[in-house]
Amino acid sequence: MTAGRVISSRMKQLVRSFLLTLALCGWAGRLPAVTLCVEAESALTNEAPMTLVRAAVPGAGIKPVAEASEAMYLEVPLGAGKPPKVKAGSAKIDLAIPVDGTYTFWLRTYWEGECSNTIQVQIDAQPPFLVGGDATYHVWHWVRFPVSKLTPAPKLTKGAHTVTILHREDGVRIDQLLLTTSPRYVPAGVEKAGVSP
Ligand SMILES: [Ca+2]
Repeated sequence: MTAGRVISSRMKQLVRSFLLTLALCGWAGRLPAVTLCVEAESALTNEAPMTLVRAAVPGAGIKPVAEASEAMYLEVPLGAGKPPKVKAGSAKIDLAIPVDGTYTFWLRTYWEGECSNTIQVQIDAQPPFLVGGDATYHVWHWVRFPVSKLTPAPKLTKGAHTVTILHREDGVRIDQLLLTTSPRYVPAGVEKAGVSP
């Protein structure tokens, strides 16, 4: 084989390797992940027993918990009852989704116990999904949806969407919501509200 043909063959190998790498990574995966974080208390409406708690001005019978972002959060007070006996209780939060994408959904929560550790979330008119069910109590922590890779994450288009937090159990608190196009992103502590990057 001549030197020219060897170089040509080597070039073809390099091109094939480059194209294979692109295919494996995928163009979508090369796009930077987008993350949107909003305060739960930015809810435009909340229906009792879903209560907006301000640490500085607590409501009757509510003792605020510390270390919430902006010292405000949504709470269904322990003892308020739960469905089906108490069906009401929701909060609506408007979101401006920055880009079309598949979003992993996170809530910064504070549960009172094993019968106070779930809440339902509805995006626009889509079927509600359950968030929580974990065994971390009496501390702010993040819980995600979906938990399993077998469950599809919500697909959202760029633009305005409404998230409805639905009462499912009493003794629950929601501090922040975070949506991210990165399934690997794990929020920690209080997240900065807004869109990043
Ligand atoms: Ca908050």
